[in-house]
Amino acid sequence: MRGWLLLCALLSVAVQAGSLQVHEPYIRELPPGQSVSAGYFTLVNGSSAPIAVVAATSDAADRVEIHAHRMNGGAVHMEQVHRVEVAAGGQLQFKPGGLHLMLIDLKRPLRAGDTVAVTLLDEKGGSHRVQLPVVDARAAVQGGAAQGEHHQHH
Ligand SMILES: [Cu+2]
Repeated sequence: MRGWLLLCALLSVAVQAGSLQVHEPYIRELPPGQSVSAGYFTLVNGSSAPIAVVAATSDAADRVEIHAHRMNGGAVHMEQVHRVEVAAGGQLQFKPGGLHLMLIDLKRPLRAGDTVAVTLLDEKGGSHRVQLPVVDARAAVQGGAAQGEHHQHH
């Protein structure tokens, strides 16, 4: 009986995790002297209910935050977002100049070719593990949107 309950719990987690897909994940190679980097991907919700991501963790960084860029008096600022919702059957893009995952106080240097594991936590307690390949920042920039991006964390 206990075994069945455990199995059911595991299956429900697996099903929940399977309903949120992560496409084209990557994280920027860390420039010398920096301890933060940004991760990007597209979340695809294959389920018939909205999925809200509320937190993220990684063993490669002390903290992982979800950030958005907002215009404020003509300047672009980053701010932490505590909930992002992926509509039922919809998708949500994390990209340079928009939503991104901020890895703060990295525990090791990120080098192109490495992979960083991140776990996204949804509002219902589901967790979604993502492997983000580390890529050269210049190679990752598409259309130069990220060139003016400015990350400051203390
Ligand atoms: Cu940020």
